Amino acid sequence: MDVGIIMGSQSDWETMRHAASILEELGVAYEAKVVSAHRTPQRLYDYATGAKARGLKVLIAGAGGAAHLPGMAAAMTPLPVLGVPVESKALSGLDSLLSIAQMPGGIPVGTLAIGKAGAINAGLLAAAILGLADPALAGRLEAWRSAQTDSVAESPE
Ligand code: RP5
Repeated sequence: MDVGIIMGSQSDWETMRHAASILEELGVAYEAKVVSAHRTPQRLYDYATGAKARGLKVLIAGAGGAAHLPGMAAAMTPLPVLGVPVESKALSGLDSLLSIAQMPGGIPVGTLAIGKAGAINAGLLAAAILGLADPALAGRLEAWRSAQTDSVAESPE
């Protein structure tokens, strides 16, 4: 398993499944787990501290509201952590975005856009990171991007 996708709640899966879909398309092995910083702190501790030893290489962490999951995970693992701000009901994800992006200097979280776009891009970014040491994967990612380019019509229909 190369990528660990974690999310604060089952309700985040609707967003985070888009990261999983991209990884599947690109043939990247991943696992997806519900790990809440607030409701299951011991599960977060165990997951983050054990992630590298289990062979994971990149973590994608999605959460909404007071979104501490990505930052807390980053504090407990040397692996790169990509944060996805899930769109919250009260503040449309602005709270999630600021919670994830505004890390103090020293513990980085690579923060993506709010919602589905962020989840898709987290999957693509994880693939790009892994592609640095996996030429076949880098090739698949390049092909994916070329196909996207080819799909854009010059004129609107
Ligand atoms: C956060 O609270 C989760 O990441 C989720 O985005 C949000 C709402 O969670 P639920 O009340 O739907 O479980 O911890």
